[in-house]
Amino acid sequence: MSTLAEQIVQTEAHRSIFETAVRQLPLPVCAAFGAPAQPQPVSFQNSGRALSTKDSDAVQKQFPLSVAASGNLVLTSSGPNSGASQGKRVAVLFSGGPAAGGHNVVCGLKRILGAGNTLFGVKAGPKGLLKGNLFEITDANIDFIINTGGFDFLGSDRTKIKSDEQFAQVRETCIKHNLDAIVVVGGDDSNTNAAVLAESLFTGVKADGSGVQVIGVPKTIDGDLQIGDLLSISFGFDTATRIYSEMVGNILQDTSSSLKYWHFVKLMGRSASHVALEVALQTKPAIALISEEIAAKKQSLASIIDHIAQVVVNRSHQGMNYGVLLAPEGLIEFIPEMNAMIAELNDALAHHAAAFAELTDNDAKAVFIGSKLSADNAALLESLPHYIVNMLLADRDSHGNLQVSLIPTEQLLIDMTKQRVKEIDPKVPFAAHSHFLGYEGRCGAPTLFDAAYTYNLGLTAGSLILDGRTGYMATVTGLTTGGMPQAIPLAGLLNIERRHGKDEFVIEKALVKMDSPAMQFFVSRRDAWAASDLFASPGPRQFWGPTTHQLPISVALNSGATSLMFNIG
Ligand code: FBP
Repeated sequence: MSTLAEQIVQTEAHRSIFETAVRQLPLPVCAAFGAPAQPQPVSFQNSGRALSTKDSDAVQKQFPLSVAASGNLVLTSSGPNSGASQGKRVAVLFSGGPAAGGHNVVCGLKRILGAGNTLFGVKAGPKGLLKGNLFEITDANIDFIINTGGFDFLGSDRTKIKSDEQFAQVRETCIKHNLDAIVVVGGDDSNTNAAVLAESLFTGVKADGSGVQVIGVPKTIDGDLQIGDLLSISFGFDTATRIYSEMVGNILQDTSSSLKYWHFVKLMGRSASHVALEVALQTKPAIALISEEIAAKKQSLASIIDHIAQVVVNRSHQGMNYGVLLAPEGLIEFIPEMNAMIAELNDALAHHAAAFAELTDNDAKAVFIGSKLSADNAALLESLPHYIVNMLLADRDSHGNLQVSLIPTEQLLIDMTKQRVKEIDPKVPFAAHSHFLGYEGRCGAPTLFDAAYTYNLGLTAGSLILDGRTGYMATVTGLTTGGMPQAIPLAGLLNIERRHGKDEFVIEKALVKMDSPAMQFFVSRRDAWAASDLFASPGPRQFWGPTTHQLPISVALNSGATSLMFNIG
């Protein structure tokens, strides 16, 4: 019998009592893969359903090989693949921000590729692919990472593979490791990267003239990679929103106990407000801002603040000098006047990059770039507090995105609300705390939904490779009716968008739709949540017991489900 000190030391390095137990959690698999203990690869056939976007003609010109091979048709599993290829060498990488369940994608891949094929992990994302930083994944690795959170087994980064030199480096890696396929686990930008890679590696990579297959897997906590019933949610969203909902539930419980604070909580989700909407549906706070609604109604910053201040005052008059406000991370880009200013700012930063880079002082940077903007936009930039301006001028990520997680919108809202409340009723007290919930939710152990979903996505991606497919995103549809492995042609998702001051092919982000059942439900209840305390505390996510099979509420509503439970297997 070991001492208590020895027992505690044994829990180091991912061996907590919880981590040890959760590795044993059984995962359901779609019936198409056969018995959960020994899933078998499936083959695929065209479903007859074609995808297209407004830019399909331009896509066809830029991605001729992918489009000719797939016809932009969705694939559906057509039964066991008895002739599945053997001897394939497959590399898997994580790209972009972490999301719970990534490790299970790797586990599903390894499982379906079996002993007859080799799976390599790419270290540190696309950059690792460029450098050829690969290692072979073993069964022991899989036993250790299964059902654990994070991307730490491989690491990730946000490198965009776009230059000729980078494509040449990828080819070199493929040749050096004699790869047959690459699996890119990522969000909208990373799956765009996968589409470009699939076309570039379609043929002529190896000595015999053959190419390298590329398959995408839909990941992002933001939930903005959705394709109707073909992809009702990306993985990681459920875990992140459940973690945030637990925290917001706890804060709500605190506000109604201490009776003196407002809490303004910014929630991660770079553009879309899916995370904020889901957390609102789970917790029912006094105010939840939805960026897409603000854009649709063309609400100005002043009118948003006026609305918030009015709720603060009304609640105060009812004896409630407290409450919780949820704000999406990307809010600032959806406020019409801010959006117009940021668009001009992005172009100006791209066109004057060299001169801008020479400036070191933040005030000088603001003055310089302000002089390149129209008078209205320059005035707006100047009116903002320095903590917002500095972040608006900070570096974009390699996909050209503003780093909204660094912008303290929650503080801006507090400062402006304080001012407005004073104007409406100086007797109303307003003490507020700001929070940003983001990184806390990305790497927790995956919920059973995310764990099962990602394992099945891995099984699907591996099956696509063994079926000789390239240029597809793996998906699992029918999440409340047993689950079905399917594949979405990546080229069929591409649109042209302006990034970095240039037109680029991208997968369009799926934003919250005003007429979606989830949004409609929220709209029907929010006034009641503002007027009195109807909040709910969803509690911590559970891995064993009655709440384990819950689906995100917004996903259940939007997919027309009749209960909040998922059903895979
Ligand atoms: P992905 O779209 O790559 O999954 O990343 C999403 C996200 O978590 C956003 O919600 C957030 O704005 C961003 O990553 C933060 O990025 P970083 O990890 O580089 O700080």
